Amino acid sequence: MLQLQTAISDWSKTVKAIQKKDKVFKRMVVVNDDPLALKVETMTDGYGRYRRHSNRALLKKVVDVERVVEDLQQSQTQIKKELTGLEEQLALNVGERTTQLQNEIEPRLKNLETLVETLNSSLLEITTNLGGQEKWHTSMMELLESVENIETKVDTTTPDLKREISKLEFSLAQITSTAALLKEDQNNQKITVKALGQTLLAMQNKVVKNQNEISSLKGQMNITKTNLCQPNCQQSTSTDKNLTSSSKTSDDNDVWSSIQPQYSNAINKVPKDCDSVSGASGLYLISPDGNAPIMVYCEIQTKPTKIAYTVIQRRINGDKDFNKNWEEYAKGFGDLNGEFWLGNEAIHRLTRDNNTMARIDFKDISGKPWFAEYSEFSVASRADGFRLHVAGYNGNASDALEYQNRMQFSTVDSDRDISNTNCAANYEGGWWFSHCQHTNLNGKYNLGLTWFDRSRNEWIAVAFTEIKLKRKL
Ligand SMILES: [Ca+2]
Repeated sequence: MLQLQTAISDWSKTVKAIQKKDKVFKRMVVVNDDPLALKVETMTDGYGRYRRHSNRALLKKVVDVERVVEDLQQSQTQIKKELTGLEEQLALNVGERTTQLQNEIEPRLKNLETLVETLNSSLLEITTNLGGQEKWHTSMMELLESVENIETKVDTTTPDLKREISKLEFSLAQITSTAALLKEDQNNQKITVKALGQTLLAMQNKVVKNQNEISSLKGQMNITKTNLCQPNCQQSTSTDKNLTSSSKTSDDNDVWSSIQPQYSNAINKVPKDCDSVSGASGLYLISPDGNAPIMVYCEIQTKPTKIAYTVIQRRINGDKDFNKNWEEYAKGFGDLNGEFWLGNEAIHRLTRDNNTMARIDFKDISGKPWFAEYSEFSVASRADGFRLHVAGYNGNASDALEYQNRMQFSTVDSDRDISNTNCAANYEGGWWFSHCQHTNLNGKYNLGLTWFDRSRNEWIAVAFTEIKLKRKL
């Protein structure tokens, strides 16, 4: 189209130029007012040569225009073809897009249908629940009525209840008062028994002292007799010796006989073990063998059944020094309510008849509880070095004590272990050491008490321990 406009413009300029030169030609130009239909009708003036030139120019323009028109027609045809192709393409694209949209929309429609069904179900359920709530509401109203009735009854019975409560409070006060008196009596009895034990010990010491004095006097009498009879009394010496011996035994027996009933009576009042004491856990005097009483800590468990242990060792926080010598370990040391070792002599007396089991409770440094029980536990006499015997292990910590079973007791000043070193000195505490130990509960607290768990091949670092005994029969 731009090409056509350019041609027309050029053509108009040419026509105007010719019009200025020739009026006749001007007349010819205006035919039909259509530049493309222009033609030369008449040439009447004297400018023949110029007109011929103009005619040729016009004809040339006509030819150009016709060519342009032809090009335009071809372009139009081409455009129509392209238009047809575009229409076909458009129809194809529209079809594909429609199919695609159908594919996308159908699942959504299904989802919507499902959602509608779900909503319908929920609606039905809500409707049903509303019906249930109505029933619940009715029940609540009935319940409220019942509560009101109960409140009414309570209001009427409250004065009676208050009177009963007052009576109960009065009874409770009486019981509390009686319990306090009983507790005081019990404490007094404990003090009395303790004092009795001390008196008995003093009496025993006095008897021994008297016996020594009598022996001394007898010796002096013999010397005097010998001096007086010299030299004629030789024949009667053997008879005198017999008399002396007989007399001494007779005097001792007289002294002992005089206190024997009193002593036996006092000892018989002392429980033989913790199983025989009545009361809660605490300190008690016991006499396991009818001899001088021992002050011990009894651990009384009542649930599920009563179990009474005699505690012989306790470690809690390292408060007490356990690096003691042979005699200190023999006699015992520490605080029975805190950390202590009861004493090897006392432990021997508690276990000498091989009728004792032992339980060792301990906790590691993370607080986890462990235990080891031995159905047999005994400690031999001083003469046998307080030798250990254990058997019948049960527990969750492996039988670590077996490694030191049948060993004598060792202390820093009495090395009885089978190691080349002094185990008690190394670990700063007396114990039944061998090479040296798989467990040591009397060592220096800060260095770590130990128990070897063979099942896991690990050492347990112990922070708390209690060794306690119980008679089996
Ligand atoms: Ca040694």
